[in-house]
Amino acid sequence: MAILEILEVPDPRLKIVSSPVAPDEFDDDLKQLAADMLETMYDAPGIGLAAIQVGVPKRLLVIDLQPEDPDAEPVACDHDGHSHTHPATKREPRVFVNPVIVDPAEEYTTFNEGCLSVPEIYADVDRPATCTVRYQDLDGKAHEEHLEGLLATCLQHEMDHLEGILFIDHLSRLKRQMALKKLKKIRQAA
Ligand code: GNR
Ligand code: NI
Repeated sequence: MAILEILEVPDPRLKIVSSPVAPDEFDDDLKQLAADMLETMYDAPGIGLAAIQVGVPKRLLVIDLQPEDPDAEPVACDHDGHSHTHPATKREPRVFVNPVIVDPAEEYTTFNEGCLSVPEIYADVDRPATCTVRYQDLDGKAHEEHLEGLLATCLQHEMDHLEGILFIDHLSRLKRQMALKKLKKIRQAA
């Protein structure tokens, strides 16, 4: 396992259109890449990561909406005057190879998005509220699944990366310029 370097704007590699994973590429190297991407995402921490964000232009992405460390301490909780503990939530790693969205909903939803390649910048993005995705797993087996909520949003954000598109590309030119200026300022202060 390895934690990989995450590319950040304005790295030109983030604009590459990633290539499909070929039938003969479903091997141990691909499984290792997916494992390293998950480890990198958990370390960041983030809820999704596309291969191009670690410099690999392949149509592969990972998602976990429950990125909490399984070894984490139970969470103390106190309401209505009595305290108790919750177990730390379990990780649910998902890997999507060669994903294709087949039927995006006509209804849109807005999420305040962030991106590990555009650190510390957040902005509202509208996307289809639900979608069905066709993809392959790490063994090359085909699947189809209907996604809703944050999972649908996150998958569409990651699929944009496969096309070389960042969430700030969905903003008006003015808002995008403001976001990039803010990032520059944050970096200068660091
Ligand atoms: O960690 C992430 N959070 C997030 C929040 C709302 C919508 C999309 C995302 S994905 C992002 C990680 C990332 O940059 N993936 O490409
Ligand atoms: Ni991103």
